[in-house]
Amino acid sequence: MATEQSYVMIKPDGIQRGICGEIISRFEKKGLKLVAMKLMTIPKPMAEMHYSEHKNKKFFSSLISYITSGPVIAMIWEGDNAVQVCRCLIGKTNPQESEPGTIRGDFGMMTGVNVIHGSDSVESAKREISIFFRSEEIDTYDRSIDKWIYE
Ligand code: IDP
Ligand code: MG
Repeated sequence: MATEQSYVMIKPDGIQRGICGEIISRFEKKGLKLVAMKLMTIPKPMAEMHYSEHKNKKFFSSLISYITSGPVIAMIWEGDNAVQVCRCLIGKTNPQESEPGTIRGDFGMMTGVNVIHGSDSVESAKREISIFFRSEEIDTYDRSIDKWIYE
């Protein structure tokens, strides 16, 4: 087993549309473990840090406006191969190209309003988690159900 943590964030459109419960339940049902969660409106400098890899792209300023336009739900989901598993649940960046059954495939229409973020690598996850959470905000606990999820 390669236990990893992924940074996952329901974006402002997900909150405004009232689909957070449905989205969160997909990660729960998959078998991932929630180890941190908070509602927050991201300050602009924090948003710029989170999306720094895109700072030279032409969509950068609209991306920063979008992600700071209202509250997000910031989460850390833990499990075996969690980074890739979360990306799989989320779907492709462009919701129109995302498979039905994925979150973006089921809930989105536009790349610039694509409902949810998930880390793209273990390294990115570590960086993003350190931006959004202090270590004392991240919980550690056992789940008795894990023996029915992992072989
Ligand atoms: P990802 O979220 O699937 O990892 P990235 O390429 O890392 O996709 O882009 C980060 C975010 O920037 C996307 O989720 C989306 O909100 C936004 N974005 C990416 N490409 C475009 C674009 O061409 N137009 C508008 N927004 C974009
Ligand atoms: Mg990305």
